[in-house]
Amino acid sequence: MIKLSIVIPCYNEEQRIGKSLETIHSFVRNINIEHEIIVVDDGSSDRTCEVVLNCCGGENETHRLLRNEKNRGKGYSVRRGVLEATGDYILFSDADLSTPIEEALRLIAKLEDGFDVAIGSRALPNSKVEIRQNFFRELMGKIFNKIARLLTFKGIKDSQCGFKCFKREAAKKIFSLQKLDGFSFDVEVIYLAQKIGFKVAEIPVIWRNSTASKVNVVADPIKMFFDLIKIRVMHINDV
Ligand SMILES: Nc1nc2c(ncn2[C@@H]2O[C@H](COP(=O)(O)OP(=O)(O)O)[C@@H](O)[C@H]2O)c(=O)[nH]1
Ligand SMILES: [Mg+2]
Repeated sequence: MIKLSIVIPCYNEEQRIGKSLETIHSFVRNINIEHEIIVVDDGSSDRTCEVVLNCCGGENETHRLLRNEKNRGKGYSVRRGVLEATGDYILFSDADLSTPIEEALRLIAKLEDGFDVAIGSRALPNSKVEIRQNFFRELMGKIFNKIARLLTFKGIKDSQCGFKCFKREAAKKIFSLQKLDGFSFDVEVIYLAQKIGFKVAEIPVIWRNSTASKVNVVADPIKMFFDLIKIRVMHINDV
């Protein structure tokens, strides 16, 4: 039987993570799949850990909490969770489930078709963006994608949707080379996947934006631009 690992990075998510975990647990129960849910707390200063430990029957082998001793970033946290995961398929998702967890089935179907990496996307003709990000975030995303495509990966229209699924072997190989700790880790992951020669598919998904956001619209884009250059330099001798 196939096992699915679901990795959720969390930074100060006390408001959103409880409900999301209930939803994820009922999803895996309904489809009756062997699973583990790994929440990576990124040094939250709120009650995130308490909420995770108190919901869904508490901690056990299918509901685990990893805690970073201080705030390290989304990339660091996803990498830590993925490297710990034991599933045949390893999915990571944002804590707010802006892409509903049921969309995992679409990604898994693609992996079963022979792809190694399945990337959820808001930018394809069949993507269903039901609640959009604000105008500025959407524009920023589009510009960032154009520059990322010039400098790093090829062809992918939306690298930043927080919903991606990997075959175990691809996940372990990619994340053992992946280094960026911040929000540009998605770009690095796609770049490495293509460079190694894994089959990467971009798949349209549903997106219902959750307004609360941890992204700093001034500092993060600047950092992310320089990260694109770093990605090229860092991996010159890899693969
Ligand atoms: N580990 C970690 N995760 C973060 C950090 N900031 C945001 N996240 C997580 O990244 C995901 C996306 O964050 P969110 O605020 O929804 O971003 P947005 O939807 O792109 O505006 C959520 O699961 C957050 O908890 C951080 O500093 N560290
Ligand atoms: Mg969000």
